[in-house]
Amino acid sequence: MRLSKFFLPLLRENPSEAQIISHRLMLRSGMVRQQAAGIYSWLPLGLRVLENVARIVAEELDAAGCVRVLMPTLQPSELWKESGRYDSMGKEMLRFNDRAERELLYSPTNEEMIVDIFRGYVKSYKQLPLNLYQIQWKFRDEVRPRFGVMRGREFLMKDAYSFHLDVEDAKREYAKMYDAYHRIFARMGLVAIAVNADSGAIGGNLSHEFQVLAETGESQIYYDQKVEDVMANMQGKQAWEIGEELRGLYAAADEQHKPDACPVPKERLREARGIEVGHVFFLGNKYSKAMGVTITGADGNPVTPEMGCYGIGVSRLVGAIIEASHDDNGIIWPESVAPFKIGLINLRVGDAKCDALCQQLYESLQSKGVTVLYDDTDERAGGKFASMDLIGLPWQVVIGPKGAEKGTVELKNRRNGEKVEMPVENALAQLLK
Ligand code: 5CA
Repeated sequence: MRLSKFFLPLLRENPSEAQIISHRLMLRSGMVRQQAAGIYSWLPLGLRVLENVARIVAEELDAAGCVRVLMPTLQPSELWKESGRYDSMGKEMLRFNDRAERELLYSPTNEEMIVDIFRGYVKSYKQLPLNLYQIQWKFRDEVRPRFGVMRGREFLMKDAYSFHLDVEDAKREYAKMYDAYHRIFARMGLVAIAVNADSGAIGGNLSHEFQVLAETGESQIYYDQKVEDVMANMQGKQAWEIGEELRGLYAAADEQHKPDACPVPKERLREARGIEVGHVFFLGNKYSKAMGVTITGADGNPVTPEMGCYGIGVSRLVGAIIEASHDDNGIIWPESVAPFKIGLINLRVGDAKCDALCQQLYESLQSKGVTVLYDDTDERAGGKFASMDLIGLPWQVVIGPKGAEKGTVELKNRRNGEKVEMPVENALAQLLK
């Protein structure tokens, strides 16, 4: 993508409404625009990251045997009257009528609708287990939307719902999703701690929140100091292996932490703030029973299926990744979610040699499927460097008149700031690795 043809509305000033770094950086780098409290447009740079995050989530769920669907954002109220949540949800749920005065609502979550789909088709134990998921927008009329996409009113969620013949099988799936979650967050460069949590309005009697440690996080969590020891020894390990090591250590969300009953001695108990990026629930038969679902079991008798549900805050993750990965100059994207892998900077647009070398590199990289943002604008060098640092692409390739004369470029690693001058062929080889 040529920057001159792209739409990248950068802000030079720090927006005063943004209280936390990820919100500030998302506004400054032209990723999102607020349209109403907690409601955002995703601009081209932000959308590319959002889609990368969603793709990683989908790939890992597909690999874990889940099957993707897409439900509407609007639902009829009848389903929610069946489950009893039409009244219990309160003002968080946005309700409205269509022209025929039928009551509709904007999905805050989809347990009822997935159960409706399930009961329409699945009749036999032979079709279980089944785990259906979607990546779809939700609306919750939060009292205090804040921190940009971190606590939005409209937000993108991955929500998966599983159906099982018995409790044991539902718990097996719960453990499988738990592992998949560690893999998902690890691929985004995040280590999430799974903490025992309250299942709130979703229900059930077992749930874990996945928390990314961050001072600006909205959740208060408590954990065994051993969790820190595991995290201090992450070198050379896959982050999902770390997830395994964390399993079994004490970690609890605020509502679940009972100081008197806590198994961890006081001197080893730690308090911290976290960003909840995912939440898994064992639901039991709460929804299947309320909505009258039965299937035929192996012995021919009717069975009410057991369920689990598993959420990930896809749009929230974009903010969480920035909270975990930035410096004073801007964002530092992990390659897996970066909007482009490479920022190519032409320092002298109009200079025949610079233009030719940039063009050659741009085409070579693109033809190999590598994403490049090519700064072909006539802004001054200082501005180009600052913008590239701000938007945080993992690699910068800088081409100026002196280097172009010799066929060399400067390759900069955004994360550690290291700059190396090298022949263009070497840079190409390294970037294609
Ligand atoms: N039905 C279940 C999951 S299938 C459910 O709704 N779970 S949830 O309420 O915990 O939400 C799932 C995830 O969505 C949360 O872990 C969080 O990461 C994200 N999320 C929830 N509310 C918001 C919000 N207001 N803004 C951004 N992300 C949110």
